[in-house]
Amino acid sequence: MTAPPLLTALHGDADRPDALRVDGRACGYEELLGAAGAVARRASGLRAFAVEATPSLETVAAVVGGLLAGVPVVPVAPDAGPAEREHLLRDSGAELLPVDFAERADFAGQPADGPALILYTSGTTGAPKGVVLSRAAVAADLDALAGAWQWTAEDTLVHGLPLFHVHGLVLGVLGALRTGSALVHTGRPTPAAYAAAGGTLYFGVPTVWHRVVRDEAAARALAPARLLVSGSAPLPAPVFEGLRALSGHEPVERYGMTESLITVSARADGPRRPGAVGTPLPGITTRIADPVDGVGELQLTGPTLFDGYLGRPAATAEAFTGDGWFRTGDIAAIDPDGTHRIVGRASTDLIKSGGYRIGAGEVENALLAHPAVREAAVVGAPHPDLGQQVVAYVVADGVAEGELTEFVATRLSAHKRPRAVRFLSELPRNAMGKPQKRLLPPL
Ligand code: MCA
Ligand code: AMP
Repeated sequence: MTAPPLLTALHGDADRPDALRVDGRACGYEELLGAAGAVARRASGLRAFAVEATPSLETVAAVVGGLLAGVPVVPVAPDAGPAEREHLLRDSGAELLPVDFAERADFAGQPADGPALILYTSGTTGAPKGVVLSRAAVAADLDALAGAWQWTAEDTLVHGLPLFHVHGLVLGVLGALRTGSALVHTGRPTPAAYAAAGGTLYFGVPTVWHRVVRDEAAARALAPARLLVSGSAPLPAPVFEGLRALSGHEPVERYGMTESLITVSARADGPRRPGAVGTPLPGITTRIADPVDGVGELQLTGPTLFDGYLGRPAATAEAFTGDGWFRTGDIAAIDPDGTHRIVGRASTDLIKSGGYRIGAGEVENALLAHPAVREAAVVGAPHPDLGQQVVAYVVADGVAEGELTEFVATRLSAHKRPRAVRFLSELPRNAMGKPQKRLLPPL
C-alpha cells in the first residue's frame, strides 16, 4: 500500500542540506529521514507514542518517525507538571519515546491514512482531551493554506512557537516539510530572533506580534519579508496598525482550532482588515447558528476536521450538531462580502492567554487539590500583552498567593498558572448555590 506521502517535499528527490534550523541546529532532508527512520523502527507496532516536545530536531524527528511508522504521536509540553503528564500518557495509552538524533535507519512505511497526531487540549471542564487528527485532515489543511498564502518551496518560514500545538507543529513544521519551504525555528519567539532570521514567511500569535511592534528595530527588520501571519487568538487592531506602520506589512490573520485545524483566512493576494479573519478556505463551509443581528455561534464542515476526542464518544457527539456541523464555540459574524469576524466565545470558561487555550475547570481542579483551598473560580481577565491572563478567585485558609501558583505549576504546564490570585471569604452564588463568575469583583 503506497500512498502519496504527507510530507511531499521531504520525500521528494531533492535533498536540501540546509532545510531545517531548529533552535540553532541545522539539518537536511536526508539526515532528518534517517533520524526519523530510527524512531519509526522503534515505534512500529505501538498503539501511539509520546514525545517530549521541546523545540528541537529531536521533536521533529519523532513526529516524522511516527508518520513513517503510521503510529500516532502525542506531543507533551516539556513543562507539563506530573499530573498533566500522567493524564496524557494514561489517557492516550502512549509511552514516552526518547529520541537520539544521531541514530539513523532506513524505514519504508507510510500508511495511506489514519491518525497522525493526538493533540491534547483543554475544554471548559475536566482534564484535557486528546484530539485525533488524521493524515488526510492535515494534508487538506496544509494544501489549502499553501494556496491561501502562496506558500512554496521558495519560502523560508520563521517562527518560535511551541511544538505541541497545531500552530507550531502542524503549520510550523509539517507545513514546511509538505511545501518544501526552509524552516527556521527560533527556539523562543522573541522579536530579536525573528528580526535576525531573514525569512520570507513569519508565523506568530498576537502576543508575539505585540512584542515585535514594541521593539521598533525588530519590526522594521521584517520589511523584506513576504508575509506575516497571525493566529491562535484575536490580533488587536493597534498591533495590526503597528506592524503596517513599522514593517510595511498588513498581517494576514487566520482562524482555527485544534479540532478543525485552520479553516478561515485572509489571502496573500487579498484584502486584510484588522478585526477580520478572512474567508473560509477551499472545502470549508461555515454558517452562523441562530444569529441575533447576524451574530451567533460559528459552525463548520470540511475535510480538515478531527476524527474525534480519543476514547470520548459522548464528548465527540456533543461537539457536532444533529445535522453534522462542528460547533466551534466561537461567536462570529459574516460580512456581506463573506469576511468572517470572530467577536467572542460562547463560554467564559475557555481562556486564551498568549495564544494558549486554558480550561478554567482544569486550573480550578488543580487549585482545589491544595489542602488549604476550599473553593476556586478561575477566569480570563483582559491583558495588554497576553490577550487574557489567568486569574484565580479562591476561598482558602492561610496560604500565600505564591504558594498557590507554584502548586499549580507542579501539576500543570507553566502557562496555566494564575497570574493573579484574589482571596475571597466566599464565592458569589445564585439561589441554587451555583458559583456566578459574572458577579466576581474586579481584580
Ligand atoms: C509566566 N510566568 C509566570 C507566570 N506565568 N511567573 C509567575 N506566575 C505566572 N503565572 C513567567 C514565565 O515562566 C516566564 O519566565 C516569564 O514569566 C515571562 O512569561 P511570559 O512573557 O508571559 O510568557 P513567555 O514565556 O514569554 O511566553 C509568551 C509566548 C507564549 C511566547 C507568547 O505564550 C507562547 O509560546 N504562546 C504560543 C501558544 C501557541 O502556540 N498556541 C497555539 C495553539 P522565564 O522568562 O523565567 O521563563 S494552536 C491554536 O490555537 C489554533 C489551532 C490556531 O489557531 O493556531
Ligand atoms: P486551540 O484549540 O488552542 O487551537 O484554540 C482555538 C481557539 O483559538 C478558537 O476557538 C478561537 O477562540 C481562538 N482563535 C484562533 N484563531 C483566532 C483568531 N484569528 N481570532 C480570534 N480567535 C482565534
